[in-house]
Amino acid sequence: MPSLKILIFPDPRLRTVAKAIEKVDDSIKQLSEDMLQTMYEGSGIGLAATQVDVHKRIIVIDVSEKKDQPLVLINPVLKRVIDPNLKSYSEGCLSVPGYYEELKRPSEIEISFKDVNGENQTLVVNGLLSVVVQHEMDHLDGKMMVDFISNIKREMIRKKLSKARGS
Ligand code: QAP
Ligand code: CO
Repeated sequence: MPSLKILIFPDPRLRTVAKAIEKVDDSIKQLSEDMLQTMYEGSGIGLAATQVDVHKRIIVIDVSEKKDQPLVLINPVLKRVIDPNLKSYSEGCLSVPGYYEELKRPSEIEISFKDVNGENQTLVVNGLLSVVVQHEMDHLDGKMMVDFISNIKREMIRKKLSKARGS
């Protein structure tokens, strides 16, 4: 099972809007497994296909303590905001290594998606899982956590990460 290369901010490919997955077949199952491996290897709790330069609407998440509760969400859609009260979390991103930012998001939402067997599912999420779902769904639309911080902070991060990669 190969692990995949993660795009690092400000790579312009992170701004691609991902396309819906028409058919959940073996190649999608394989992609989800490769993404999970890549996420676990990077000590992440969430990863969107966009971050590995695959522009399909699929995200993987595991917020469990023992890293034994993988979630695969295909074509995830926000159905409703259940609790619109904003909750603040310190968010990280495998595509913005070394940086954490306090962001506010609605605390409880309902989403629908297809699972890896192609079955329709709905899920109500709150707490950390809700934050990670919203963060990863943003990636599929080419949005990143750095879009929510001040221009000056974003520029600082952009410069540091560009330098670190030698570009
Ligand atoms: C999104 O991000 C998330 O800087 C998932 O050096 C994370 O898994 C949303 C990571 C936290 C809300 C709260 C970041 C690993 C992992 C780093 C991640 C790093 C190594 C980020
Ligand atoms: Co991210």
